[in-house]
Amino acid sequence: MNEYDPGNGVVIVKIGGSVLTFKEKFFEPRTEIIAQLAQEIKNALPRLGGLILVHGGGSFGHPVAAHYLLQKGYASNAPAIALTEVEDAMRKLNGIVEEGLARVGLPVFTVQTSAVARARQGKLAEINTSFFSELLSLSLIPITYGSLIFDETLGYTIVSGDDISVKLAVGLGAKSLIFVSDVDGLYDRDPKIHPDAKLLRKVSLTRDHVIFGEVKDVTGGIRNKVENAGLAVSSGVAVRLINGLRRGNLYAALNGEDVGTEFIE
Ligand code: ATP
Ligand code: IP8
Repeated sequence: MNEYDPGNGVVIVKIGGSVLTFKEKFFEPRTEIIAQLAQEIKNALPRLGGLILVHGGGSFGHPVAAHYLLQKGYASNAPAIALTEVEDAMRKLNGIVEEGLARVGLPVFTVQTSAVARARQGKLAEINTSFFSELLSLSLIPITYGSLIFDETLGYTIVSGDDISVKLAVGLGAKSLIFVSDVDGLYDRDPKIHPDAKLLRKVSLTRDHVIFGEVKDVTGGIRNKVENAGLAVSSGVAVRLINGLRRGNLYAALNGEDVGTEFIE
């Protein structure tokens, strides 16, 4: 099997659970937004040199993991059924996302996270990038998601889609990584709590100071996203955070336009 040749450069899109679901409503997808994003991806695809999609947990994975007190990814007294239920919740959301994308004719192919990724001491340690390259070389759009993965030291760990997308972006030498969320970009403080928060169009991950709102989800929320983004930025990947609820934004970002917040070193 030929390895994927990046050529034009692969683009990684992490579609956050805040866009795919109503995060405050248990197991409720935003079906119209999923359809809209699917169409924008379809319109942008001919100009891309390969695309990988990663999605988050939103109101599917997060409440189930929180129910079993898996906030830190691992609870030694959690019953085995907790693993079944978290993966099942994520697969339900994955099925909805996959169906929405396939409906407009996008050749998506789901990769079950725990089959290709491993953790060590609670952190994503490895991901099988060659498998993604092989799918890309078949003109497929691999899609994977944050979920439970097996951990060499702890047994298992919940890994965020943010960590997966950064690992894939660095491992594959991606051209860009786009985080799609429900806010216009990174603000100097949480815009949902502080209406006067200032949108930062360009953020230096080493110099600028950003205040993050209280984290309600199990994988560290936007703080984890921003901290991880630094790894991609420092290996030459163009990284930005955009609002996927605004029509046309994802299409524009896939076209290389300056929307949302650009992360720099
Ligand atoms: P998921 O983890 O389910 O995939 P997601 O990746 O879409 O979700 P979150 O982790 O929920 O996104 O992060 C987005 C949220 O972060 C926003 O809804 C916003 O309220 C919150 N937030 C906190 N601090 C800030 C900040 N300084 N700038 C922008 N958003 C912030
Ligand atoms: O929403 C979390 O992925 P994220 C996945 O990308 C689970 O942080 C299982 C909560």
